[in-house]
Amino acid sequence: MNYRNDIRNIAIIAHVDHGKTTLVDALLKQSHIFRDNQLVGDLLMDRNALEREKGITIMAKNTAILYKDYKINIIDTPGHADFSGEVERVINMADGCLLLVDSVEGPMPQTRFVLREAFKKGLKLIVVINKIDRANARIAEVLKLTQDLFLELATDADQLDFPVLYASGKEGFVVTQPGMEGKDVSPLLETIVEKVPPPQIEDGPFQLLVSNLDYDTHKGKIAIGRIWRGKVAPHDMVVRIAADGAQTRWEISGVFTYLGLKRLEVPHAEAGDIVSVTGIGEVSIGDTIASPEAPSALPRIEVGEPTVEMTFGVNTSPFAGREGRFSTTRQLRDRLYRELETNLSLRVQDTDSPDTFLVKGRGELHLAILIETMRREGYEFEVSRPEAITKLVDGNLMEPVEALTIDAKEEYIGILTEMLSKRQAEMSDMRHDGKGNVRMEFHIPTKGLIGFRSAILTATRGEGVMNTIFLGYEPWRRGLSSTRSGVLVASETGKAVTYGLNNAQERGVTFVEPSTMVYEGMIIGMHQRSKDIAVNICKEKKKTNIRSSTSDIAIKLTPAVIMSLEQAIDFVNKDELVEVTPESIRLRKKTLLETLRLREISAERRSLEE
Ligand SMILES: Nc1nc2c(ncn2[C@@H]2O[C@H](COP(=O)(O)OP(=O)(O)OP(=O)(O)O)[C@@H](O)[C@H]2O)c(=O)[nH]1
Ligand SMILES: [Mg+2]
Repeated sequence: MNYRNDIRNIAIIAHVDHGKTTLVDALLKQSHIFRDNQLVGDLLMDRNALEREKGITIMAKNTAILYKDYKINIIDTPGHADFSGEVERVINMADGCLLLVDSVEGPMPQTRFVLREAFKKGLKLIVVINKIDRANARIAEVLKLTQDLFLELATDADQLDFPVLYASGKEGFVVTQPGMEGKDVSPLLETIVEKVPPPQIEDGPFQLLVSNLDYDTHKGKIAIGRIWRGKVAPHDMVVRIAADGAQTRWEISGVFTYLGLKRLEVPHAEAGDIVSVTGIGEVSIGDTIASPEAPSALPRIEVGEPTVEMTFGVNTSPFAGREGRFSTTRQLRDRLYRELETNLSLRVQDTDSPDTFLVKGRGELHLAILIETMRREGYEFEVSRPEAITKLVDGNLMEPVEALTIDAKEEYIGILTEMLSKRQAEMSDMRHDGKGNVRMEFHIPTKGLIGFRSAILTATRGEGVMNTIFLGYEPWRRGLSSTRSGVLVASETGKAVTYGLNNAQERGVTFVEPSTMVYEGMIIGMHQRSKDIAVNICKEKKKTNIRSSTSDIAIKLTPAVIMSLEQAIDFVNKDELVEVTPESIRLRKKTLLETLRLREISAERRSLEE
């Protein structure tokens, strides 16, 4: 075995929002890859539009900086549990990890998940207690909790010997002792160089594991990964080894390494480095690219199983085809299957109906991001309510269960525990911080979590924070009864008018503004009661010749409640769908005609009575 001492490969891992991408900003800015006084902004690695809008990292990405004689390849990863597949996908490119822990929040569920992944891969860890500039930082306590977590998860005594640094990514400094005055991030860089082992390299011909894909309109597909063996240069002939072992030959057209936010074209690259190569027309994540002299496959990347599924179908609403550019079965199918090339923890299956596909992911947000991405690309389609994925093990029905952590003010304990017991959650821990806040932990079936994300925000006026982590499969308990009220359903197709909406508002909350086009069977509001009712919101006030004393008073409508995509998919029941187009998100009954719906309801009732 040889080493490449001029390189260090690290991944930055943590719970959501603990400051990974902000710390990468500091590393990039202080490595002088930008011109002095060049305005570069924040969260530089979160470059896709959805990441910027939501303020979270969705996809893991590579960058690199130079420090002294070293190149440090850095992989920024997402912290949200729904994107755990991204961590699993990229972590094998690294030799070490920075584990960030927020100095106020302390270790959180995803801290545990990522630390376990890092241990599984045998990576060297550096703990960074981050955000120490925060007023209520509790550094000593958080360090203690982090050490406890290491003790619990370590599988090897060596893993307990880890350096600890203290940082404020936002203010751009890292120190080796709390209380020290910070200047810059150099203590972190020194620790990386000293403690993270240099990449080991094997002798032999070229071999690379594809961990990421990108696309360039000129260069075509770009395969990204770590070179485990040998070297690569433009015009080299290589073999791509697919999941089924099939081998195809390609000629490398370009080789690139990272520097800051740029790709740098290089004449060749060698084992130990993380590179991009072009010229391989067909390639998926997990494939090996190797020299034809020794084309053996590296172990494929393993990612956890999906836990939540929903259907994606061709849009069957009366407004189908009006707003999207891509709306056919073929286009929908191709797009979904194409997603599998990069979205490793996603699964897509055909169903009995040729127009409907079953899509499985790691959580509601994982699926919602795909829906939002497709809608922005011009697709229109309809999706069902997400469901937890059950499976049969030795003839027993099993369902996924998760650990749920909630941080909220103490005054919400009552309402939250009541909501959660209806969702079959069991409390496993509750801790007060002595300042009016509480952290509660629950054991909950995944099915009980569906729709809970928006429910908790409403119940705690936006203040409650929840986190979940997948625990495993347990025997199915029983079905959940719906926790939602009935809906107001449009009884006619046409344009919503103020008069009709005003009548509807006597029955509940409305979801559409005047002048919105609606169709029969579309959900336009939420009823105060548990039953659905049909309302005609297109109805104008009867014109009369008599001036009544009130007719001239303008009707004041309560503004419509406009749901986000995530809220919409959380909201719908089994007999409902969300219609998604580049311009609209509509909720609808699966069965649009009221007469048919009523018939279905009475048939269901009869079958229950029998
Ligand atoms: N006070 C303080 N705030 C910070 C610091 N670092 C990051 N933040 C803030 O914390 C929030 C999250 O920061 P990010 O860098 O996006 O966190 P992240 O870990 O990359 O988040 P995900 O990628 O979504 O998991 C932002 O509002 C940052 O401004 C810090 O050192 N101090
Ligand atoms: Mg981030």
